[in-house]
Amino acid sequence: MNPNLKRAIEKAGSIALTGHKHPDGDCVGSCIAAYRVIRKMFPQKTVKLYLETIPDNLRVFEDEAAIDSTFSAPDEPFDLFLILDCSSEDRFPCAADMVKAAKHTFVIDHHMTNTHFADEEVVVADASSTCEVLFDLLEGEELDAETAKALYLGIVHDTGVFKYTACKEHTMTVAGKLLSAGVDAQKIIDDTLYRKSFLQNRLIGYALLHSQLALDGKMIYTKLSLAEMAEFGATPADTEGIIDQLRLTRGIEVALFAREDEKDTYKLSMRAIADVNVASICSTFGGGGHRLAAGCNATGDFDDILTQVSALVMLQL
Ligand SMILES: [Mn+2]
Repeated sequence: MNPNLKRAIEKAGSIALTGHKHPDGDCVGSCIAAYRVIRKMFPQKTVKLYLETIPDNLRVFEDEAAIDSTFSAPDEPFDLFLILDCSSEDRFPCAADMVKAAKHTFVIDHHMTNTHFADEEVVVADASSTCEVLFDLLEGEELDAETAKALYLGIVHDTGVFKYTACKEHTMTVAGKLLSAGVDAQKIIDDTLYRKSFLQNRLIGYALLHSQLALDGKMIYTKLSLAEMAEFGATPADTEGIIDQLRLTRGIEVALFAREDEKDTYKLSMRAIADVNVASICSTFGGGGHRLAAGCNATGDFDDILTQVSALVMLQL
């Protein structure tokens, strides 16, 4: 294990872990893997794992029951708070107070937009995923099949199954080692990524049916309003996969999916093919991410938001 991380854990009697809001595969995978390793190496320590309710497709871990989604704080602040896959402090609102109270904070992350908010950090901006960063930090430790599965999950999800440019030779080497540790790749990929519920398939169909082209066919966008989400009985997690399907539209350079999370507050997910940097577009709304995959929140009327985003895209085309 990385000596800095090990020292931070050794010094702490009580340790908590968290990841970002709306947990995704990399967030859940890295949190579960770190939780398992710390529990195994330091069984005498108090270890708590805080995450918002995880989406159904990611409920594939033995340790799921250990996740505290109520964010109940203990009387004493934690000695160490590990924060995984979070680029800034507003990414973990439910744990924010506990993190502030913690005696020491340690971030493990891979976002180039990371704001360096913790006491200690390992941020590898060109790594495919937090799980890849974590794997390297765990060097020398024996990983059981369940821990390997968690790390594999994060890599697979954050690389779009090994296809994004952030997936490098090293990523594949790490994935290969995880296979050797006993990961059932087909099962984890199908179960967590490709298998959709009936509701999700209907939601994807609906969102695609209502998608529109803009900027001479260079941009595709679609949105789901609060009312539409309610009509389907859908949660934010049910919209996963929509942006990926939009991105596959022939001829486009940019894809935008907007989900209304509160009245006139939209979660924007953006993807680019090659020439547009969507991280920079999202950062003008206070969000961030990667060059070809980014997100942010935007408030106001959707048509106004769309006009602003289109103008920013046009500047780059
Ligand atoms: Mn990630």
